[in-house]
Amino acid sequence: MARLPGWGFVAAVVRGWRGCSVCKSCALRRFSIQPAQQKKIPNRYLGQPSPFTHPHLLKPGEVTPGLSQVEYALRRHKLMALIQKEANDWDGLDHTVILLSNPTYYMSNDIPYVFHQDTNFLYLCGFQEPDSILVLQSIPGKALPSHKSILFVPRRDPSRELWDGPRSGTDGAIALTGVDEAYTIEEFRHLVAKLKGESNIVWYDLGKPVHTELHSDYLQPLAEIKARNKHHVQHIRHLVQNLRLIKSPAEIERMKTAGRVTAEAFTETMFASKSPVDEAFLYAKFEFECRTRGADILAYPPVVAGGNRSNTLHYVKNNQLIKDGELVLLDGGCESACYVSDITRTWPVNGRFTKPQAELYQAVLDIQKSCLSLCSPGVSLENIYSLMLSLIGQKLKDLGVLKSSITESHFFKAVRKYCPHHVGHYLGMDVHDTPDISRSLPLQPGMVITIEPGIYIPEDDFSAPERFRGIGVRIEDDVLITEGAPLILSAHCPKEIYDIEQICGHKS
Ligand SMILES: [Mn+2]
Repeated sequence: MARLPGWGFVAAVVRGWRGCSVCKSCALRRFSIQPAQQKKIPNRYLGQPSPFTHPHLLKPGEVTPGLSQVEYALRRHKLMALIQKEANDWDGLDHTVILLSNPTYYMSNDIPYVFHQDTNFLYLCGFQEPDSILVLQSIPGKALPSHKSILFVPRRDPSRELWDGPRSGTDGAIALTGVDEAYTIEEFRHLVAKLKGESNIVWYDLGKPVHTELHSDYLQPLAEIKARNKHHVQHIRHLVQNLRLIKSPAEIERMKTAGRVTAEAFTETMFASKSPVDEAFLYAKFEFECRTRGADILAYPPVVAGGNRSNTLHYVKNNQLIKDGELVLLDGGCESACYVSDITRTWPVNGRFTKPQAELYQAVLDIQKSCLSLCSPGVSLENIYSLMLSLIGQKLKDLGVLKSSITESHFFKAVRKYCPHHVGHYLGMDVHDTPDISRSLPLQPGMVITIEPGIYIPEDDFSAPERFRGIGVRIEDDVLITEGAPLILSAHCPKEIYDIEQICGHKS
């Protein structure tokens, strides 16, 4: 296989990027990851913010806030390098990556839900319009990772734009994202027709449901190709997830922002707590504080669970009154410039922990700190999970929830009853990011994970001491793995009992 300029760099990246040690200026010298010639951004509104229309959000050369055309081009280049590695058996064949955007979903006739882009598609081009397709094609006669990047986008349509707002169009798509070429979505069928030949391998997300008529029409030929020779259609999703797992310096900056914004929103929400208080009030306050700090949207429907409802892990109704003397568990995060946070805090709405609440809370906090101290390269989420279960078991014995005579064989089953979930997950553009990546994988610098132990004692658990019944506590932080000590992205969010009581109890 020809050794291209840039390959050494990409190989280093694929083996595990160590951040800025391979700097962006090196990347700039490699011909194959040069962005398309800087085309002038059209002097009009596009389908998403551009440096021209939204200079307060984007610097020149940026596709999404903080992420440049060069960064997106580098991601595409690294993906093609991974394909080159996997494609040894098919040397000499042409490779085509096809990634679909999300379609528009409707909540009612003519009324769309807020659009959210498919994150794998977004990761590779930054284009924010629905019903679009990204294609990366190997170049005949040139070895991978050289490739051509093409976007198929909704065509300009004054009658639709009158209602839905401006679209970028093909010229806007090229100028904004830096892809090599762009066509209208209708032209995609001509490309697919050419892929039927035996010399083509198509890389596609076979697990992604094809929702719209548009997509199913255009992608029907892919099913035919696969039926003829299943090796000619390959999975792409795990390769994109491998790249997304390790965050670049620019991505880490985005995640720091998301963590800081959310931590501040938590502090404000704690400060506004009172008793009694409606869960809906705390929900609204939290969302307001995130969005006034620049968050685009909440990353997921938050859990705002008062009292015994905190023992329902995915409680999102958020419509009950929280009484004086009860705790609230708030699990919330925001999305800021395509990257998310995911934080949980539990606090007394009247500003003062009761004795049993404080005992259980301090137990979870101690466990959480022990788990955080393990977050370093070489340790896996599974390793931390094992430690968490042992520590929870020990604390439950200390608190008298589990009998100290419990046998080894019953121990972990009993612990899992009081904490049915894992210690954490990967975090990035999605809350449960890169879900196909095993939690047994040793952590590496640049990964971001959550650490979120909890203890949940439902009010009808008559085997537990009465004073703990109806209390559920979870404490969750977002953690960047580094060569040294982990960086807690949500460190500004109060979690010590003293600090929480100071903030929530300011009225008394
Ligand atoms: Mn989480």
